[in-house]
Amino acid sequence: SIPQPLRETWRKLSASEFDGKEQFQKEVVRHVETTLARSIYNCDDNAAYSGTALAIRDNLVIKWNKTQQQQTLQDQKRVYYLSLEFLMGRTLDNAMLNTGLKDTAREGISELGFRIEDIIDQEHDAALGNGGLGRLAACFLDSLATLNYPAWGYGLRYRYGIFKQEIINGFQAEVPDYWLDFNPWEFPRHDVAIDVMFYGTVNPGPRDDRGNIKKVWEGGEIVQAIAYDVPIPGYGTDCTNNLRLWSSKPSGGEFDFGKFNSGDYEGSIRDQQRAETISAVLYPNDNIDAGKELRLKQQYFWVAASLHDIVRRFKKSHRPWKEFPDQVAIQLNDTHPTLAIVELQRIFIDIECLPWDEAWYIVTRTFGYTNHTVLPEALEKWSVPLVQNLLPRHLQIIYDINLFFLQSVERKFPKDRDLLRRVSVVEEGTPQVLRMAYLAIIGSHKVNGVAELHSDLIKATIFKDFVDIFGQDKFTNVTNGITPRRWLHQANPKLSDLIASKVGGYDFLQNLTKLTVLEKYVDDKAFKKEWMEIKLAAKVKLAKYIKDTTQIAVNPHSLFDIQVKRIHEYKRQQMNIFGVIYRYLRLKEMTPEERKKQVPRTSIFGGKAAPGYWMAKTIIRLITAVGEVVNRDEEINGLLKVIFIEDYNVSKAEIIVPASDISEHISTAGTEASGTSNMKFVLNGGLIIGTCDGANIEITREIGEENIFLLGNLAEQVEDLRHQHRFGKDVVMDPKLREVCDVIEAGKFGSEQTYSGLIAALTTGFDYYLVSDDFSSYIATQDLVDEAYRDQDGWATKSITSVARMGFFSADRAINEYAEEVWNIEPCELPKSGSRP
Ligand code: CJB
Repeated sequence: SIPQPLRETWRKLSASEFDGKEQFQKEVVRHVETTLARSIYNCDDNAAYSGTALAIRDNLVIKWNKTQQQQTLQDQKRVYYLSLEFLMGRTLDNAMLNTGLKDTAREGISELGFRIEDIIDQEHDAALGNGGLGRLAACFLDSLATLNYPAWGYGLRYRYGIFKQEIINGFQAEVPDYWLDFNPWEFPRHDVAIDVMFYGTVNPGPRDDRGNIKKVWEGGEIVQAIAYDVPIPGYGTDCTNNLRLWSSKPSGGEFDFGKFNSGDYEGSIRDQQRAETISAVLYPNDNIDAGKELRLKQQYFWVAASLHDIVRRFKKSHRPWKEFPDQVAIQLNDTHPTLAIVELQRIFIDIECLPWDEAWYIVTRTFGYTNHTVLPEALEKWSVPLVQNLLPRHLQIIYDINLFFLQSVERKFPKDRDLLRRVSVVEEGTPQVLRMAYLAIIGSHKVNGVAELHSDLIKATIFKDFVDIFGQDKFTNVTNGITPRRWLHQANPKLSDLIASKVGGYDFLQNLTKLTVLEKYVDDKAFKKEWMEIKLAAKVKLAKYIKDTTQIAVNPHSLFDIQVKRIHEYKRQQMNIFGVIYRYLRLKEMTPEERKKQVPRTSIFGGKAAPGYWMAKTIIRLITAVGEVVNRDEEINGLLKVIFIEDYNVSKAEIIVPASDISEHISTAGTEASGTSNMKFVLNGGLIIGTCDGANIEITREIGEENIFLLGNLAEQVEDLRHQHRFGKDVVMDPKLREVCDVIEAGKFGSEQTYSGLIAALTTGFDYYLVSDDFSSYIATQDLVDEAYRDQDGWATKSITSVARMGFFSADRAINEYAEEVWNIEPCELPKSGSRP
């Protein structure tokens, strides 16, 4: 429709990517001087960061535009990844590496008087997630782009990401994370504004073509969703996908002029704030469902805007509705977006006037659902009165979905009333609640868990009835993965370079199984030496970070034992710190001669507790209190240090992960769905002490039992053990653990009252997480770790062999499995151009 001459003019003027150092520098200076209105005299690290980011961004945007045009042109099936969390971390370094511009930028910026590392360090983390689930979404976006899949992420643009953690007098305090002061990586699309309605009533409307009375949902409160787009660069490809985040604002302008003019200024502002509240803050809970109305509002707001967008895009192609699932795959990252199923059905039947069955057939072929946890407290349930009030039409549709589903169950299993009760989306009680996972299963064509054990467990426990109803084929496993670009190449460039020098260049970053070549070098002395020197350098870097932030000196030659993840009873940081106390007690008993034979250790912890999770906060307090005692005890000086790293986040993980000798993944068997930091640590040459849980099991299978320190009871023993704790007679606590508890209760780490809940959980609380059952195995396994560490050559062999065998855990492998088994999508090749690694 655009006339040819105009097209030509436009094409001639079209922006092009900068090429080479000088052009890069020119762009940086131009941005500093014009975009930022600064000069050489007031260009600090922060301005240099902004200038660099803007220059790199220009190239990125050109690739991004091309990708989007090409994808539209090819008109292939796309996947839409719906996630309430995208834990992206920093972007600049990743963008430079993925586009192959890092060396250019390093040199260019150094000639302008700055160090690239200092500049990178200026960036605020984009922390729109809690933990594993959100970081997985970020890794998946990286892989989708790297593999050239047409894919969009959809999420919320929280004004406040996960809170910043401060440790004050040893306790966690939360500080808001306002991260949007300067964010060059997002593009507001004020033209993409979608009205989303809440509340209101459902009334009978006119008859449709088939003579049925239509249901009209009307009279509610309307909030506008504004799109903010974030480019997601692939590695070694021009493919740059889109992450669209929605921000809420009042519909129809900044505030209600009617109210304003009638003198109700405050009221008009209040309405505005009410709308803006929806995307204001990320709920800081990991693996806990809090059931708050605002959270439900967030979910519907995001889902409604995203679906409106997806449907609008589909309609442009003028295809018949039945082809919708041939063009669109939607993945539900946990149950948070389950309302998307209901919303799409509503669009089809209420707005597009499709018959119910036809609509439902399309809906169920469109969605896939990933379950990330079996923990009962994390399974989402929404109170029926809440949904009735906020989304009255959706509740009716949910009832109909449930009714038709239960009727089909009844036909297949006649007279099994208990089965109907068990699988109903509506759980009886006061109030009734909606079981969102069941709705997600009913509305999807595939359901997957995130590691083999986890996928087996959901089929055997929480979703067993649904396997009987729908059959095995609907349920599958896709073991999680991580992006080797960020978690090896970016976080640990020296190791990445060394690997590249042996496996034939950097192709391994796109084909991680090439790491197997490293096995040839396990007996190569020079290689091993270099390998261990890189590990030491990473430990020195972490030690420096610890010294700078805590003033505590740690010995980089000590064994670095790291557990960083959200603080949760099921992840058992309490078992770790009890173990540290036990070690301390043994050291105290030893003679100076005996002490000399001990392997020095630095126990490093990090992670946030949900603000309302009191037990998790108590665990943090115990860790910091043990540190206060141990770190200043001169008698055992240097043999044990205990560190709590404040405000663990993605950019800190990039410093911490390369520096582990051993990392801890010690959840009660059957509770950690997968875990992904386990993969990151091993990929960086650290070994694992862990339970037979989640992906630890598959890691063991890949790297070999001789290269991992496994401990504790198995998932199949958990139920019996819990039963014994509850009903068994004369259950006695493991004597080693008893000793530790006694010391805590004697006030060694401050008032015993502080920890009474923690101790009570083990005793009167029936030790639900089975710390006492695994404690002696844990201690014995830690002794094996010490023993193995004494043999540094043997340790290096384990480390190298493990890395060589980690190829399976690339997120690329996971994404290819989803693409084939769940989404049925193909890559979209771009004509190659521009710079690349
Ligand atoms: N997960 O991070 C969360 N939040 C939840 O609410 C539920 C699960 C985690 O998801 C990761 C990605 O699949 C898993 O590796 C991890 O085991 C699980 O706890």
